[in-house]
Amino acid sequence: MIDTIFALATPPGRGAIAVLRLSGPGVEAALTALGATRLKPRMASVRDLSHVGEHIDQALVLRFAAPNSYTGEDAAELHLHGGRAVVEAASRALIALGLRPADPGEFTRRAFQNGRMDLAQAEAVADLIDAETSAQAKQALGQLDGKLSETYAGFRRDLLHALALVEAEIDFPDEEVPDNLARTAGPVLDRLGADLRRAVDTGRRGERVRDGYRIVLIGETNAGKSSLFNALVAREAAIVTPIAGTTRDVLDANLVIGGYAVTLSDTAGLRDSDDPVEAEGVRRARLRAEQADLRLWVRAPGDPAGVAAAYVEDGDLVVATKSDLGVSLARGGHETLAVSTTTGDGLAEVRDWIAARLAKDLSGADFPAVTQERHRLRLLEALESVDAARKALDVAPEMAGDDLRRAADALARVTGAIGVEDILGEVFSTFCIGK
Ligand SMILES: Nc1nc2c(ncn2[C@@H]2O[C@H](COP(=O)(O)OP(=O)(O)OP(=O)(O)O)[C@@H](O)[C@H]2O)c(=O)[nH]1
Ligand SMILES: [Mg+2]
Repeated sequence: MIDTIFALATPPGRGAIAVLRLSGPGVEAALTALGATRLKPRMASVRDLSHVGEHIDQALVLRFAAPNSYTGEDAAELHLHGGRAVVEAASRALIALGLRPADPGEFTRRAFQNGRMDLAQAEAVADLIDAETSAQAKQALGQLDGKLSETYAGFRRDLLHALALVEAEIDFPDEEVPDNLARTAGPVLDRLGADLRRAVDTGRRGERVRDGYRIVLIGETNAGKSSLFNALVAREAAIVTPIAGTTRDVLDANLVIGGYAVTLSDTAGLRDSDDPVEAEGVRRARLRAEQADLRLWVRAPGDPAGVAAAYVEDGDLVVATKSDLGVSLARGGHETLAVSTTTGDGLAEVRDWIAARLAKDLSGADFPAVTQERHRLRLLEALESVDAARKALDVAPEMAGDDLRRAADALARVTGAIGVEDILGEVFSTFCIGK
């Protein structure tokens, strides 16, 4: 027997209303026991709720009849007055009536299990709830609409088509098999390989929109990295002193620039040091510089090209600091903007430059992008298998069949069409309760 579950769907604490969400086969009986009878599905009705003679609240009650609900089960929403005591009394009554509090993500998990959405869509629900920027919300909505699932399904259809061609040839072998296959399945696999490669390549973009674009400040000690960091995040987050080697740890701040989520990191100045603490700081700074999507090479007048130069890539920005000192930096091969955190000059230009870079790197007409590492790994797996199948086609077609089946499995795991049990926990454990 499936449990009937309930959870507070609105944030805990005091508010105008609090919504308790119910789902499962026992919903109707629970509503009746609370005094909420004669409810038309999908119609809002005001009902006095009470349990064992105790008045709980005058609530707005919504009932959904299976399968036409979020979960696909019988479901209901109790819109209560948003006080702790009211919510507690209603929760106590529901437990007494045999319902149990829902686990994180359990409503959406049931929606998935009842075929109301696939796994990629379920992930989009969590992403939409977590979205803090317009780009994140837009991306999650696209995924919820099923656009991403449709892309994966398209890949899978092509794969199964190629597989059918291969199997047909194996079932009716004659000496021309490899020739025929190269002619029929070959082009299908070539196209599919190209599509998958493109999806994997643009995959980082979707992940960056979702998890934040990583910008790292690097440079010599005393270059003014922490001063710039504080100016960009608009608070005194990092310690600034005239002492070279002030910053040791990597400091991260999350900010929104041009509608995109950004993680900005301040790092230790790059120099050789005998101090093990500073040396560890420098090691971490280098690692971050390598992993970043964009490096701001922070240089004060007179700073040598030094170690930082090795980490700066084409397309990175040089920020020439301390422009108020009137000494200009010799321009190198990179785009350079002058700033002074003392006067504030040039800060707006740096922000605008970053915004333009984000728009260039992260916006794109070819949404939906791959939004999760989990998806990207499966796509890579599929791509490898498709490449292997393409090679096998000419020499050992029966092996190509195995490779194609592996590729199809990898894609099916993204949307949860197969291999569901082992990924369910991974996907739903990050959800909030009530969703
Ligand atoms: N005149 C002037 N001084 C600045 C400016 N920005 C930073 N400074 C000074 O330069 C010194 C070093 O600044 P920080 O921001 O700590 O430099 P950093 O790159 O973080 O240094 P480390 O953490 O040691 O690597 C401090 O004394 C700052 O006050 C500026 O725009 N103009
Ligand atoms: Mg610093």
